[in-house]
Amino acid sequence: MKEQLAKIRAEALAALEGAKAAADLDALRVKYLGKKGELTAVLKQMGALSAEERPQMGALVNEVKASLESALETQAKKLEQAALEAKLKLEAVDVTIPGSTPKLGHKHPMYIALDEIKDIFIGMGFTVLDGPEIELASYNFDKLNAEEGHPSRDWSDTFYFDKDSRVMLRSQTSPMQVRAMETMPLPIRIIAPGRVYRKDEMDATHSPMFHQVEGMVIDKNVTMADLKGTLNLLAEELFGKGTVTRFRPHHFPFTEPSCEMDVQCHKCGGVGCPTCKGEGWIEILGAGMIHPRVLEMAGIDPEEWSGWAFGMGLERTAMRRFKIADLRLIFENDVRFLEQF
Ligand code: 2U9
Repeated sequence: MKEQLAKIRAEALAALEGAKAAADLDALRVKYLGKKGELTAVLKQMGALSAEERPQMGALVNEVKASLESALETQAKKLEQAALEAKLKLEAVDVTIPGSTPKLGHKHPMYIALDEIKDIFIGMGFTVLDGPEIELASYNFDKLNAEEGHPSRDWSDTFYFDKDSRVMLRSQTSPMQVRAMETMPLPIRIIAPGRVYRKDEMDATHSPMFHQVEGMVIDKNVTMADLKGTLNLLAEELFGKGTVTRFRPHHFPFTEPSCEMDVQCHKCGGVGCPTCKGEGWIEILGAGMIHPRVLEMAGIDPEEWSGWAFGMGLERTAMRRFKIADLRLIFENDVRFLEQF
């Protein structure tokens, strides 16, 4: 029996040392120490021993059992350590490897122009507003003094959602300003940039979707002088110090009197050249004193308050600002074009 135990110990220790995984250890535990294991089989033979031999053999069996258990534990720790080291090696990060530089995009030229315009107006105390692109025709037209029958309400000019022509894609950002007049406390100084939609075919100067920036001031004793002073400052900040402007009379349903502002052509100084199509002047925006009926419809007393408003096409402004010849370049997002700004 002694030899049998020595053989079991030697075999088991060798097998344990050679175990490569936790599952191997479990199998060896069952094989040597389990209920049907080899040590238990030896214990079962103890009945055949004499009374003197039995305690000796019992102590030996216990000793072999303890040494196998300790070897099992040692090997389990070894395997655990080896697994940890392998994992750490696999997940090691070499922080000295130089990083790859990500290719950064940059602002679209139209948004460069918009940010410049926003900065100019924020600097004068204006608030920038955002609003819905799906609008009620009443806000897009009626409350702006363009009632039923106005040419801009025609089906061929406007994207309607319903046959009653009640809900539409806004054709101007003015409805946001009406909403501001109805809800904001007076005085008001706001600009309203955003997308607008008109049933136009795409060509070098037209697009069914484009961007506008509109703005308005409503206060006491606001006059055309405030309009001209503010818009002259906008022209100088946007197109450079000393930019010469002129204001021509015009007509809009929502302003009275109305005007358009031109800047003198920077290329020819007003003589006439291809850049200004021989005119000497380039049209920048429309503006005017807010029509008293528009103020009244928004619940503002035109006897007490007055205001001025303007509207400009953002694509056209960016095209002038960066000398871009074709509107389609603004929308196509060709990186060879965009990377120039
Ligand atoms: C309210 C009252 C008045 C906004 C204005 C213009 C003149 C104008 C055009 C420029 C080129 C539109 O992008 S464009 O096609 N706009 O000329 N817009 S005054 O006047 C308002 C707005 C809101 C309540």
